Amino acid sequence: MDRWRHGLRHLVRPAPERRAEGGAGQAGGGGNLARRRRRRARRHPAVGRDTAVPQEPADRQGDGRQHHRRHRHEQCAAAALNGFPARLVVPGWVATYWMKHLNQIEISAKPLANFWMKTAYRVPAGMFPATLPFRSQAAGTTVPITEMVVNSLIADPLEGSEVERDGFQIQGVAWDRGSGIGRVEVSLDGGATWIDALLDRPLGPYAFRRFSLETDFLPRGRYRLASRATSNAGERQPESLRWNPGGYHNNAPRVITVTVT
Ligand SMILES: Nc1nc2c(c(=O)[nH]1)N[C@H]1C(S)=C(S)[C@@H](COP(=O)(O)O)O[C@H]1N2
Ligand SMILES: [Mo]
Repeated sequence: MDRWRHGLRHLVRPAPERRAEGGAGQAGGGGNLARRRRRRARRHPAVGRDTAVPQEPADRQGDGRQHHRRHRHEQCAAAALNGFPARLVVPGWVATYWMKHLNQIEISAKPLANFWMKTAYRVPAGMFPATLPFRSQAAGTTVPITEMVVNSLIADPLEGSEVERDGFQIQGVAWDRGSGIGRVEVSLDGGATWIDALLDRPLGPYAFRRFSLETDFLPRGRYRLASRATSNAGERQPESLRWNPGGYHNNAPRVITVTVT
């Protein structure tokens, strides 16, 4: 999970123009925020580079141009790993259906009975929501794992990092199975209390929705950060994992510990 989170960091910087949506109750006022950022950039030139404050000259307009160029490059380099020559895209459903290296399609009148479909990739019937259940593969007390559950991850700061007490930025991504993300809350105390984060503009119902929260001045100490997303369909991340034999769909808020120095 932590390695994946490192990979996610490129998604949250550099940040294009942010737009507040859904009545987000951002901590700290806009004027204060800008002033704090400027002050921080002056005192710690290296710190700004590691946050979402755009630093590269080409992205000074916040148009994300550099960002896109880098993405195109990555897509080319990883085409084989991503499923060259073709990959099945199944928006809203989990990765098991996103078949890579697709070179033939077989249409079958009966359910697929291989180990993966029949035994491995299954969850208890009725435990998770599904708008379009995969009825032909349902059997007995289990159903195949299909639609994703609403989820979010903090990508920045990283677990174990030291952050500034003047205020620092928490950023991450949220997603669901197609209704879109309506709200993301962030906790600084391991989930005891929650603050609304700012949402970036939606890029499509199945896309990651970026969120951020700029903290106010904080007393020194350890903080347990967590994020919790709610979809436009009203589905919210649960407080704890809903246990199932495969350990699937764990969308309980992950806690990241940081130290304010
Ligand atoms: N050809 C092929 N495609 C596949 C699989 C596979 O075993 N073979 N595994 C699936 C599963 S279970 C997952 S989690 C994803 C992983 O995709 P990634 O390599 O892009 O992370 O690929 C899916 N597509
Ligand atoms: Mo998988």
